[in-house]
Amino acid sequence: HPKSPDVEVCEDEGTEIWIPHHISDLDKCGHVVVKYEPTDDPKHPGYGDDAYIARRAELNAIARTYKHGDPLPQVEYTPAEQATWRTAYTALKELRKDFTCSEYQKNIEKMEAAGLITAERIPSIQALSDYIQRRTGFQLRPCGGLLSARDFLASLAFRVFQTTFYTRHPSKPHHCPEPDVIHEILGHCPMFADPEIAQVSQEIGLLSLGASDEQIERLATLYWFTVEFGLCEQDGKVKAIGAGLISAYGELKHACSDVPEHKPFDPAVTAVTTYEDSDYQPMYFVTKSIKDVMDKLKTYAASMSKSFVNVYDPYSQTVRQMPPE
Ligand code: HBI
Ligand code: FE
Repeated sequence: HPKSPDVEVCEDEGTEIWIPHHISDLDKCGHVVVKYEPTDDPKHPGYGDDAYIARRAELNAIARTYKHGDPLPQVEYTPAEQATWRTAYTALKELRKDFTCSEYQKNIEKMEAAGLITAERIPSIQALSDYIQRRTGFQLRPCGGLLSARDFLASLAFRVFQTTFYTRHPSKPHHCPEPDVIHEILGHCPMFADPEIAQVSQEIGLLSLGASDEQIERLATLYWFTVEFGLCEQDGKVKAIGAGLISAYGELKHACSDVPEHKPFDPAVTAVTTYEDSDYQPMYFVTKSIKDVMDKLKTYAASMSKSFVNVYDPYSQTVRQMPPE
Protein backbone atom coordinates (compact mmCIF):
# COMPACT_ATOMS: atom_id res chain seq x y z
CA HIS A 1 0.00 0.00 0.00
CA PRO A 2 1.25 3.50 -0.78
CA LYS A 3 1.22 5.04 2.71
CA SER A 4 3.47 4.36 5.69
CA PRO A 5 4.23 0.72 6.49
CA ASP A 6 2.47 0.81 9.84
CA VAL A 7 1.19 3.37 12.29
CA GLU A 8 2.69 3.71 15.74
CA VAL A 9 2.17 6.36 18.32
CA CYS A 10 5.44 8.08 19.01
CA GLU A 11 5.02 8.80 22.73
CA ASP A 12 7.25 11.80 23.31
CA GLU A 13 6.49 13.87 20.21
CA GLY A 14 2.89 13.02 19.54
CA THR A 15 3.05 12.27 15.81
CA GLU A 16 0.93 9.29 14.83
CA ILE A 17 2.70 8.67 11.56
CA TRP A 18 5.42 6.05 11.59
CA ILE A 19 8.80 7.35 10.52
CA PRO A 20 12.14 5.64 10.06
CA HIS A 21 14.38 6.71 12.96
CA HIS A 22 17.58 4.89 12.03
CA ILE A 23 19.00 4.45 8.52
CA SER A 24 18.38 0.68 8.81
CA ASP A 25 14.64 1.41 9.20
CA LEU A 26 14.69 2.22 5.47
CA ASP A 27 14.42 -1.57 5.04
CA LYS A 28 10.73 -0.90 5.79
CA CYS A 29 10.45 1.94 3.23
CA GLY A 30 10.33 0.00 -0.03
CA HIS A 31 6.63 0.05 -0.88
CA VAL A 32 6.14 -0.01 -4.63
CA VAL A 33 3.39 1.89 -6.42
CA VAL A 34 1.94 0.26 -9.52
CA LYS A 35 2.10 2.89 -12.27
CA TYR A 36 3.53 2.91 -15.81
CA GLU A 37 4.58 -0.74 -15.51
CA PRO A 38 5.10 -2.88 -18.60
CA THR A 39 2.73 -5.47 -17.09
CA ASP A 40 -0.35 -3.24 -17.17
CA ASP A 41 0.33 -0.09 -19.19
CA PRO A 42 -0.13 -0.49 -22.97
CA LYS A 43 1.89 2.71 -23.48
CA HIS A 44 4.96 1.19 -21.80
CA PRO A 45 7.47 0.21 -24.53
CA GLY A 46 7.89 -3.18 -22.81
CA TYR A 47 4.16 -3.96 -22.77
CA GLY A 48 3.58 -7.49 -24.10
CA ASP A 49 7.32 -8.31 -24.11
CA ASP A 50 7.36 -11.29 -21.74
CA ALA A 51 11.15 -11.65 -21.69
CA TYR A 52 11.58 -7.97 -20.77
CA ILE A 53 8.89 -8.18 -18.08
CA ALA A 54 10.52 -11.29 -16.58
CA ARG A 55 13.97 -9.67 -16.52
CA ARG A 56 12.59 -6.51 -14.91
CA ALA A 57 10.83 -8.63 -12.26
CA GLU A 58 14.02 -10.62 -11.64
CA LEU A 59 16.08 -7.48 -10.97
CA ASN A 60 13.33 -5.96 -8.80
CA ALA A 61 13.16 -9.18 -6.76
CA ILE A 62 16.93 -9.00 -6.13
CA ALA A 63 16.54 -5.37 -5.08
CA ARG A 64 13.77 -6.20 -2.60
CA THR A 65 15.89 -8.72 -0.70
CA TYR A 66 18.45 -6.02 0.10
CA LYS A 67 18.93 -5.05 3.74
CA HIS A 68 20.80 -2.01 5.06
CA GLY A 69 24.52 -2.80 5.27
CA ASP A 70 24.49 -5.51 2.58
CA PRO A 71 26.86 -5.03 -0.36
CA LEU A 72 24.93 -3.71 -3.37
CA PRO A 73 23.98 -6.42 -5.89
CA GLN A 74 26.53 -6.85 -8.69
CA VAL A 75 24.22 -7.38 -11.66
CA GLU A 76 25.53 -9.13 -14.78
CA TYR A 77 23.83 -7.12 -17.49
CA THR A 78 23.19 -8.85 -20.82
CA PRO A 79 24.84 -7.71 -24.09
CA ALA A 80 21.44 -6.28 -25.17
CA GLU A 81 21.16 -4.24 -21.94
CA GLN A 82 24.73 -2.99 -22.41
CA ALA A 83 23.81 -1.91 -25.95
CA THR A 84 20.83 0.09 -24.65
CA TRP A 85 23.13 1.81 -22.16
CA ARG A 86 25.70 2.61 -24.86
CA THR A 87 23.04 4.12 -27.15
CA ALA A 88 21.54 6.29 -24.41
CA TYR A 89 24.92 7.36 -22.99
CA THR A 90 26.39 8.32 -26.36
CA ALA A 91 23.36 10.37 -27.41
CA LEU A 92 23.11 12.21 -24.08
CA LYS A 93 26.81 13.00 -24.06
CA GLU A 94 26.28 15.09 -27.20
CA LEU A 95 23.65 17.27 -25.52
CA ARG A 96 25.53 17.71 -22.27
CA LYS A 97 27.45 20.87 -23.11
CA ASP A 98 24.47 22.85 -24.41
CA PHE A 99 21.66 21.72 -22.15
CA THR A 100 22.95 20.69 -18.71
CA CYS A 101 24.12 22.82 -15.77
CA SER A 102 27.82 23.30 -15.01
CA GLU A 103 27.53 21.26 -11.77
CA TYR A 104 26.39 18.24 -13.75
CA GLN A 105 29.10 18.61 -16.37
CA LYS A 106 31.85 19.00 -13.80
CA ASN A 107 30.77 15.95 -11.82
CA ILE A 108 30.15 13.56 -14.69
CA GLU A 109 33.47 14.53 -16.26
CA LYS A 110 35.23 13.62 -13.02
CA MET A 111 33.40 10.30 -12.87
CA GLU A 112 34.35 9.58 -16.47
CA ALA A 113 37.97 10.55 -15.83
CA ALA A 114 38.00 8.15 -12.86
CA GLY A 115 36.79 5.36 -15.17
CA LEU A 116 33.53 5.02 -13.22
CA ILE A 117 31.27 5.92 -16.15
CA THR A 118 32.21 4.64 -19.60
CA ALA A 119 30.33 3.90 -22.82
CA GLU A 120 31.41 0.24 -22.74
CA ARG A 121 29.36 -1.06 -19.85
CA ILE A 122 26.75 -0.18 -17.28
CA PRO A 123 28.75 1.11 -14.30
CA SER A 124 28.92 -0.74 -11.00
CA ILE A 125 26.28 0.69 -8.67
CA GLN A 126 28.52 -0.14 -5.69
CA ALA A 127 31.41 1.85 -7.18
CA LEU A 128 29.12 4.81 -7.92
CA SER A 129 27.67 4.69 -4.41
CA ASP A 130 31.17 4.65 -2.87
CA TYR A 131 32.17 7.60 -5.03
CA ILE A 132 29.12 9.72 -4.20
CA GLN A 133 29.43 8.86 -0.52
CA ARG A 134 32.95 10.29 -0.46
CA ARG A 135 31.71 13.53 -2.04
CA THR A 136 28.43 14.27 -0.27
CA GLY A 137 27.64 11.37 2.06
CA PHE A 138 24.84 10.21 -0.22
CA GLN A 139 24.63 6.45 -0.81
CA LEU A 140 22.58 4.27 -3.10
CA ARG A 141 20.32 1.40 -2.07
CA PRO A 142 18.34 -0.83 -4.41
CA CYS A 143 14.58 -0.53 -4.79
CA GLY A 144 12.09 -2.61 -6.74
CA GLY A 145 10.50 0.10 -8.90
CA LEU A 146 8.54 3.29 -8.37
CA LEU A 147 8.05 3.77 -4.62
CA SER A 148 5.36 5.61 -2.70
CA ALA A 149 6.36 9.25 -2.41
CA ARG A 150 6.44 8.86 1.39
CA ASP A 151 8.95 5.99 1.30
CA PHE A 152 11.02 7.52 -1.47
CA LEU A 153 11.32 10.92 0.24
CA ALA A 154 12.00 9.35 3.67
CA SER A 155 15.22 7.79 2.40
CA LEU A 156 16.50 11.18 1.27
CA ALA A 157 16.41 12.38 4.90
CA PHE A 158 19.21 9.84 5.57
CA ARG A 159 21.12 10.78 2.40
CA VAL A 160 20.07 7.50 0.83
CA PHE A 161 18.85 7.33 -2.75
CA GLN A 162 16.61 4.42 -3.73
CA THR A 163 17.89 3.13 -7.07
CA THR A 164 16.22 0.91 -9.66
CA PHE A 165 18.37 -1.74 -11.37
CA TYR A 166 16.43 -2.74 -14.51
CA THR A 167 17.12 -1.07 -17.88
CA ARG A 168 14.61 0.64 -20.17
CA HIS A 169 13.14 -1.31 -23.08
CA PRO A 170 15.62 -1.70 -25.99
CA SER A 171 13.06 -0.39 -28.51
CA LYS A 172 13.10 3.04 -26.78
CA PRO A 173 16.70 3.67 -25.62
CA HIS A 174 16.09 7.41 -25.18
CA HIS A 175 13.00 7.28 -23.02
CA CYS A 176 11.43 5.34 -20.16
CA PRO A 177 8.08 6.13 -18.50
CA GLU A 178 9.39 4.91 -15.12
CA PRO A 179 12.78 5.31 -13.42
CA ASP A 180 15.41 2.86 -14.75
CA VAL A 181 19.09 2.28 -13.99
CA ILE A 182 20.20 4.52 -16.90
CA HIS A 183 18.15 7.41 -15.50
CA GLU A 184 19.61 6.81 -12.02
CA ILE A 185 23.21 6.67 -13.25
CA LEU A 186 23.24 9.42 -15.87
CA GLY A 187 20.60 11.70 -14.32
CA HIS A 188 20.94 11.38 -10.56
CA CYS A 189 24.40 10.10 -9.67
CA PRO A 190 26.43 13.08 -10.93
CA MET A 191 23.91 15.46 -9.30
CA PHE A 192 24.08 13.67 -5.92
CA ALA A 193 27.84 14.25 -6.08
CA ASP A 194 27.01 17.99 -5.89
CA PRO A 195 26.86 19.26 -2.27
CA GLU A 196 23.99 21.69 -2.90
CA ILE A 197 21.70 19.21 -4.66
CA ALA A 198 22.52 16.72 -1.90
CA GLN A 199 21.46 19.30 0.67
CA VAL A 200 18.22 20.21 -1.16
CA SER A 201 17.33 16.52 -1.46
CA GLN A 202 17.98 15.78 2.21
CA GLU A 203 16.02 18.88 3.24
CA ILE A 204 12.94 17.74 1.30
CA GLY A 205 13.40 14.30 2.85
CA LEU A 206 13.56 15.67 6.40
CA LEU A 207 10.46 17.80 5.83
CA SER A 208 8.61 14.68 4.67
CA LEU A 209 9.10 12.63 7.85
CA GLY A 210 5.86 12.54 9.80
CA ALA A 211 4.20 14.95 7.33
CA SER A 212 0.50 14.70 6.43
CA ASP A 213 -0.52 13.13 3.13
CA GLU A 214 -1.23 16.60 1.75
CA GLN A 215 2.21 17.85 2.79
CA ILE A 216 3.82 14.75 1.24
CA GLU A 217 2.06 15.56 -2.03
CA ARG A 218 3.47 19.09 -1.95
CA LEU A 219 6.98 17.97 -1.09
CA ALA A 220 6.87 15.32 -3.83
CA THR A 221 5.84 18.07 -6.26
CA LEU A 222 8.70 20.30 -5.11
CA TYR A 223 11.11 17.39 -5.59
CA TRP A 224 9.60 16.73 -9.00
CA PHE A 225 10.05 20.29 -10.28
CA THR A 226 13.62 20.66 -8.92
CA VAL A 227 15.68 17.47 -8.49
CA GLU A 228 13.74 15.66 -11.22
CA PHE A 229 12.68 18.32 -13.79
CA GLY A 230 14.29 21.57 -12.65
CA LEU A 231 15.99 24.15 -14.82
CA CYS A 232 18.40 26.91 -13.81
CA GLU A 233 19.78 30.04 -15.43
CA GLN A 234 23.42 29.80 -16.46
CA ASP A 235 25.33 31.93 -18.98
CA GLY A 236 22.08 33.64 -20.03
CA LYS A 237 20.45 30.33 -20.97
CA VAL A 238 18.27 27.75 -19.24
CA LYS A 239 20.09 24.55 -18.33
CA ALA A 240 18.85 21.33 -16.78
CA ILE A 241 19.49 20.51 -13.15
CA GLY A 242 16.80 17.82 -13.03
CA ALA A 243 17.73 14.16 -13.51
CA GLY A 244 14.56 13.37 -15.45
CA LEU A 245 15.62 15.89 -18.08
CA ILE A 246 19.34 15.13 -18.07
CA SER A 247 18.65 11.44 -18.77
CA ALA A 248 15.99 11.93 -21.50
CA TYR A 249 17.24 12.87 -24.96
CA GLY A 250 13.94 14.29 -26.28
CA GLU A 251 12.66 16.07 -23.20
CA LEU A 252 16.04 17.67 -22.44
CA LYS A 253 15.97 19.58 -25.74
CA HIS A 254 12.25 20.32 -25.35
CA ALA A 255 12.67 21.75 -21.83
CA CYS A 256 15.47 24.12 -22.84
CA SER A 257 13.65 25.29 -26.00
CA ASP A 258 11.07 28.06 -26.39
CA VAL A 259 8.20 25.55 -26.67
CA PRO A 260 7.33 25.00 -22.99
CA GLU A 261 6.53 27.76 -20.56
CA HIS A 262 9.29 28.79 -18.11
CA LYS A 263 8.28 30.18 -14.71
CA PRO A 264 10.49 31.38 -11.87
CA PHE A 265 10.89 28.82 -9.09
CA ASP A 266 8.82 29.75 -6.04
CA PRO A 267 8.11 26.89 -3.60
CA ALA A 268 4.71 28.27 -2.53
CA VAL A 269 3.56 28.16 -6.18
CA THR A 270 5.62 25.17 -7.34
CA ALA A 271 4.43 22.88 -4.52
CA VAL A 272 0.78 23.16 -5.61
CA THR A 273 1.29 22.96 -9.38
CA THR A 274 0.04 19.73 -10.94
CA TYR A 275 2.69 17.89 -12.92
CA GLU A 276 2.66 15.69 -15.98
CA ASP A 277 4.26 12.31 -15.36
CA SER A 278 3.25 10.53 -18.55
CA ASP A 279 4.44 13.02 -21.18
CA TYR A 280 6.74 16.06 -21.58
CA GLN A 281 5.99 18.84 -19.11
CA PRO A 282 4.19 21.82 -20.66
CA MET A 283 5.88 24.06 -18.07
CA TYR A 284 9.12 24.10 -16.08
CA PHE A 285 10.32 26.12 -13.13
CA VAL A 286 13.60 27.96 -13.53
CA THR A 287 15.80 28.80 -10.55
CA LYS A 288 18.70 31.27 -10.34
CA SER A 289 20.99 28.63 -8.88
CA ILE A 290 20.83 25.42 -6.87
CA LYS A 291 21.72 27.44 -3.77
CA ASP A 292 18.69 29.62 -4.48
CA VAL A 293 16.50 26.49 -4.36
CA MET A 294 17.88 25.74 -0.90
CA ASP A 295 17.39 29.30 0.39
CA LYS A 296 13.78 29.40 -0.82
CA LEU A 297 13.10 25.93 0.54
CA LYS A 298 14.19 27.09 4.01
CA THR A 299 11.72 29.98 3.87
CA TYR A 300 8.99 27.64 2.64
CA ALA A 301 9.75 25.11 5.40
CA ALA A 302 9.33 27.83 8.03
CA SER A 303 5.82 28.47 6.67
CA MET A 304 4.74 24.81 6.96
CA SER A 305 2.59 24.12 9.99
CA LYS A 306 4.52 21.58 12.03
CA SER A 307 4.53 20.55 15.66
CA PHE A 308 8.11 19.23 15.37
CA VAL A 309 11.25 19.51 13.29
CA ASN A 310 13.30 16.54 12.13
CA VAL A 311 17.03 16.70 12.79
CA TYR A 312 19.49 14.22 11.30
CA ASP A 313 22.53 13.17 13.30
CA PRO A 314 25.08 11.79 10.82
CA TYR A 315 27.19 10.17 13.58
CA SER A 316 24.41 7.83 14.70
CA GLN A 317 22.57 7.98 11.32
CA THR A 318 19.44 8.76 13.27
CA VAL A 319 16.59 11.24 12.93
CA ARG A 320 15.29 12.95 16.04
CA GLN A 321 12.04 14.90 16.22
CA MET A 322 12.48 18.12 18.20
CA PRO A 323 10.03 20.84 19.18
CA PRO A 324 10.20 23.76 16.72
CA GLU A 325 12.23 26.69 18.07
N1 HBI B 1 10.38 6.03 -6.64
N2 HBI B 1 12.13 4.63 -7.21
C1 HBI B 1 11.54 5.84 -7.27
N3 HBI B 1 12.13 6.84 -7.96
C2 HBI B 1 11.58 8.09 -8.03
O1 HBI B 1 12.16 8.99 -8.65
C3 HBI B 1 10.37 8.32 -7.37
C4 HBI B 1 9.78 7.25 -6.68
N4 HBI B 1 8.61 7.44 -6.05
C5 HBI B 1 7.95 8.70 -6.00
C6 HBI B 1 8.60 9.75 -6.80
N5 HBI B 1 9.75 9.54 -7.40
C7 HBI B 1 7.93 11.09 -6.97
O2 HBI B 1 6.72 11.16 -6.27
C8 HBI B 1 8.81 12.23 -6.48
O3 HBI B 1 8.21 13.43 -6.86
C9 HBI B 1 9.03 12.18 -5.00
FE1 FE C 1 14.49 10.20 -10.84
